[in-house]
Amino acid sequence: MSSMEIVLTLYSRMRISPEKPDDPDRDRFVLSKGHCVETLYAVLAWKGFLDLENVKSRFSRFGSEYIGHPHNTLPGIEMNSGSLGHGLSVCTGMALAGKMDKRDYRVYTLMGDGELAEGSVWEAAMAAGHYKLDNLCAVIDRNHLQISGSTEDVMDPGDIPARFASFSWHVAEVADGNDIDQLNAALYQAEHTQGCPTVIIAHTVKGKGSALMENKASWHHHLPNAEEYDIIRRDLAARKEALIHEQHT
Ligand SMILES: Cc1ncc(C[n+]2csc(CCOP(=O)(O)OP(=O)(O)O)c2C)c(N)n1
Ligand SMILES: [Mg+2]
Repeated sequence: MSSMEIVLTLYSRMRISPEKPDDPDRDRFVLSKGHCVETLYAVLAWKGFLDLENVKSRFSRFGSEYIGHPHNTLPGIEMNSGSLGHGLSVCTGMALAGKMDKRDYRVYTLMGDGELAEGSVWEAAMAAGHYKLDNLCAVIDRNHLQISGSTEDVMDPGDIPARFASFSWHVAEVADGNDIDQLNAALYQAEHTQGCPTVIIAHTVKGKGSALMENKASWHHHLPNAEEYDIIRRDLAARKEALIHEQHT
């Protein structure tokens, strides 16, 4: 839920089409924090790659193709993920290939802030900066939580902007990473940055949309009971109403 607006905004800008899922000129997206695949399923259904009713009825069922992490036999999914720390490396390769093949597609990945504890992230960051991959953009869902607590307590990621900047990346910060206008502004910046990759650090709220879940690590992998489910649905409906109202005023 912290990533919903990020993935939605990315897909509203990307050059992709469900009619040509293998188009060599398509933009690429890899959900490196694969555990939030529900977000991706919802957006891929919105874009016409998946059937939402199928996703709803088959999600996480035994033998289902809609498992709890992305896998690339489903249309629109570029890469299997779930083991954290691989998305940026693969995207660096895709971006470098785009440069070598003289194609103008763009490559995006979404990583978690807890995921930054993986060493492979920093090898890829170094390589992408070295090869000046301005067709590459990494977004970090900076919700300050990971599976078992705060990122600072479990494995402090340090000064994230400075670390990327040290590998010659352009750094953009989004103060409210659950705000679509702010995300669009940062993505526009990334599209127009030349000579280096861009990282967007989006400050988000884990469990965004329901006070029951917001900023609580215990909801990382927690099944709501019937009562909690009702509360969450009511909270989300109220947020939707508020957003619609905001749009009309
Ligand atoms: C290599 C690897 N180690 C551990 C895990 C277990 N794991 C799943 S989600 C998660 C926390 C990730 O935190 P973050 O990147 O901040 O994502 P968020 O919880 O904010 O969605 C961990 C450690 C994993 N999936 N892969
Ligand atoms: Mg996190």
